[in-house]
Amino acid sequence: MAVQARTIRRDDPAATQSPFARDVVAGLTARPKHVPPKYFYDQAGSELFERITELPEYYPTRCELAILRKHAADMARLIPPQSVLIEFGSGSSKKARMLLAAAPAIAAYAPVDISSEMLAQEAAQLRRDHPQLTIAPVDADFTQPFELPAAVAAMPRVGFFPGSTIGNFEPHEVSAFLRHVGRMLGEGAHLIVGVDLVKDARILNAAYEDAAGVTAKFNLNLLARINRELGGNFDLAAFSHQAFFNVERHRVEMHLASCKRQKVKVAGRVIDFRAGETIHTENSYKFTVESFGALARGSGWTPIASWFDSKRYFSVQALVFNKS
Ligand code: SAH
Ligand code: AVI
Repeated sequence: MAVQARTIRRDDPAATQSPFARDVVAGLTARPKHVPPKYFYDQAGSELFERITELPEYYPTRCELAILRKHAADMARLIPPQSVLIEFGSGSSKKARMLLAAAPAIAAYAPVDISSEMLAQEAAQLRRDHPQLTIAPVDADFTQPFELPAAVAAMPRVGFFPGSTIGNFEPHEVSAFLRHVGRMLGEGAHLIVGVDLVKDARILNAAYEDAAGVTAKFNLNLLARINRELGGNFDLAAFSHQAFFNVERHRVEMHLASCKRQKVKVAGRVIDFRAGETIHTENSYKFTVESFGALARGSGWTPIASWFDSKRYFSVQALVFNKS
């Protein structure tokens, strides 16, 4: 069950001085208004994301699981003996479990996630399920430098970045991230990355605008989190979820649209909204194999293998790092 985050008074320093507070205030006082998508993932947000992965319209998780089911043994051949699998944005670790089962060369698993409660829960379960493995969770923002736990720091490293979470970065951020991961994993290391592919706009729109409204709840939870942690007073009923494929920019955009003219208090500030004005909360970029390959090559990585589901909706790609 969801553990409610501590509700913070508006005069509490955490409500005005944390990185979350600074990013939210900067984003809501900018034009257009925006908030980075990494803030979706408090405990409630992580639980809502898990519900999204089970929706009939949300094809990425099903497709990637099918690819892993079929090709995990091929991926396992890229993994050196006695290595640590480092997953960036591990969430439920469901996909890592499939690689762990197929790759006896993995001696340790280091899930890295910003969603602290979920990370701790999954690490505890993994220790019960895999007593022979070293489980070394890292509670960190993976866009920033972080230390690996000492128990795994000397092992050969393999990166795992499923879910197409890479699509939530802006193009210039992808390069910086891939270079940072390359430096961390080392020359010759492999990264196995899930990459969602461009497809018919109807399929993309449905995946982010599901009939049951779970994605809308996930999006609106950002406002609830701001209320809980930053002393905000957003009226969730006065904002609506919007999601659409932007064909020119190859991305699904998510926004929260203000249903009326209104003022909202956040972290000690008053934010004005015009009727219809939106907060841009997420981009989910979609790629072709070629466009992703070019991005990887431009960031020091060489694509060496790609695997697809039967409809070619999604891909898992293996890269090797060759430029530090
Ligand atoms: N890998 C899982 C989860 C994907 S959801 C899967 O494929 O199903 C994205 C995950 O990345 C979430 O668990 C979220 O908490 C985490 N995440 C997003 N931005 C992050 C960041 N900047 N640093 C660390 N974790 C992040
Ligand atoms: C985690 N990330 C890849 C998801 C995506 O599809 O961009 C987050 C998500 N947003 C809405 N639905 C799912």
